[in-house]
Amino acid sequence: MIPSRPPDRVAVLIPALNEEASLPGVLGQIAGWGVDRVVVVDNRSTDGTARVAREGGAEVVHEPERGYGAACLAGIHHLKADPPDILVFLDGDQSDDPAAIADLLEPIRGGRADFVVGVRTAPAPEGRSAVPVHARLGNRLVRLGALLIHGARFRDLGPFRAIRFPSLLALGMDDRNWGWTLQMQLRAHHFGLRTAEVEVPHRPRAAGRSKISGTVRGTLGAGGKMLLTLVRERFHRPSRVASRGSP
Ligand SMILES: Nc1nc2c(ncn2[C@@H]2O[C@H](COP(=O)(O)OP(=O)(O)O)[C@@H](O)[C@H]2O)c(=O)[nH]1
Ligand SMILES: [Mg+2]
Repeated sequence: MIPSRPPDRVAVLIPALNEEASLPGVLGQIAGWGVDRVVVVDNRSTDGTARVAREGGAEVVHEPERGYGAACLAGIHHLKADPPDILVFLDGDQSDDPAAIADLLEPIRGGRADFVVGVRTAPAPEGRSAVPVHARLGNRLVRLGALLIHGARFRDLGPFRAIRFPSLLALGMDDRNWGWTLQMQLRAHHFGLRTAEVEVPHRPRAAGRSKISGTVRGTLGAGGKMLLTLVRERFHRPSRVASRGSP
């Protein structure tokens, strides 16, 4: 008899800044989708984010340096002690539907991809995008830049995504804030990771305040950082990754 391979162990990483109101809903919805562990990285929240994360059954990691990438790196470092096979990134504001985790995992489990990016689509029946117009325009500009500068064609740069954990470590990610999602896609492209894109429903945040697209500062900061990342990654050499070490 051929011994069956043990199922892939799946972890979810949620970077969270002041998501006390939304996080319990996210954690409640993750149960039942084949996830083995959830890590919430609390980025110096001033509300009860860490407490509700613990109450919701998540492992809580504290990262004092603000920034989406810094939080992701802290979560990855935590996971390296007992590495999962696949890591899913998910936002803490209920914009992403955890039910779609199954769709993100399917191409990886089926052996067709190492990295799957969720392409945000408006859920029926409303059919209206939860991403503001300026953010959609910025997203389009950055994707055009990725095509022109890197020859990489992306349908979206959304945060909801899944990747084989060893593949993620091989990318040597080091962005500490808003270049994170783009850096991962550009490095995956140049590294030659098998990448798939699947549509995932995207809805307005359930509660709490937007820190990025809902504020002028967040929008300009994220847009500027993404444009910088387009240029910077042009000069990144994957061979340097190994010597510098992964997160
Ligand atoms: N850890 C960390 N998470 C952040 C930071 N800023 C935003 N987030 C989280 O990143 C996700 C996306 O931010 P959000 O405010 O929803 O941006 P929006 O979707 O553009 O409105 C949420 O889960 C936030 O809690 C930050 O500085 N650090
Ligand atoms: Mg959001």
